[in-house]
Amino acid sequence: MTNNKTALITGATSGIGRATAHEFAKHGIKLILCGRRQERLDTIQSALSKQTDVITLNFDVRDKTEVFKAIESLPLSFKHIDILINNAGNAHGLEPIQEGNLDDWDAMMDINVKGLLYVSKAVIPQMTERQSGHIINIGSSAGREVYPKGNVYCASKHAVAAITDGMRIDLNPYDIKVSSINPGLVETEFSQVRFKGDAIADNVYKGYKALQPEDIADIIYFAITRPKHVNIADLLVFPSAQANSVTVKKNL
Ligand code: NDP
Ligand code: 8X3
Repeated sequence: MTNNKTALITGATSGIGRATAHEFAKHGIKLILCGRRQERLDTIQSALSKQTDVITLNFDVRDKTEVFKAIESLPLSFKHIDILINNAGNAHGLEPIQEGNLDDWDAMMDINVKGLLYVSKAVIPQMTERQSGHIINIGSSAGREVYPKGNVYCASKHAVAAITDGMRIDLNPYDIKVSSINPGLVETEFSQVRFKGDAIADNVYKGYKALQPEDIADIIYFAITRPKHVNIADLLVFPSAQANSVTVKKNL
């Protein structure tokens, strides 16, 4: 039963996070939707409020003060978080290491790694206290293998993989499930962000059918609805046309 549960989703304004919010709303899961673009949060909240209770939190996951303040500000009816979806993140740039941009490196490590840690730190104590909860970290196939020019993004997702394993071990005594879902190519705003709006982003999903954010949302919903004794610990999902990070069958 999920309809008496509350989920906090980071990066809910776009892509995988937004699709997950829609999927969860269909099943009556109460939603705490997080992101920085308030207009989008408002739009999603008004669409999903017909199906479930929704609240929005606007914070940058890089700012630990903002993270804790936002999560502490939740009203009583949203304070009990059963499911945490650590999804906020992006790649910034695709350059060989010798040409990498320091601001891009900071962004990826600060958002994908430290941001995930800050949000987790703000939510985990209530889960350990209740001895229940489910944390799903959105990793990536980039957390399994390194590809040319992927250097720091791949490092950030390898860190997510290690943190997820560490969480699963440390939270094991508390009956908290910890899962990692690792997608390959998903058609979202990811490439717009990686290539900073450059037209090259349009080519990333051309010539094959990429995963859609709804495909990942479906898998996340599957993961949170397994029986109490079953945990999807670590899942890798590619579009059928993709074999690894650099092998994609395209018809161009
Ligand atoms: P999108 O760009 O569509 O969504 C990224 C989300 O992250 C947005 O909602 C954005 O919200 C949020 N976000 C980014 N930076 C911050 C920040 N500093 N503070 C708070 N929120 C932030 O990309 P995806 O949906 O594809 O990405 C979601 C996750 O999936 C990421 O962790 C990504 O690494 C991972 N992933 C993506 C794949 C893909 O091919 N698309 C494949 C494998 C993994 P806002 O800007 O409003 O703050
Ligand atoms: C996103 C998929 O291949 O661009 O994590 O790294 S990829």
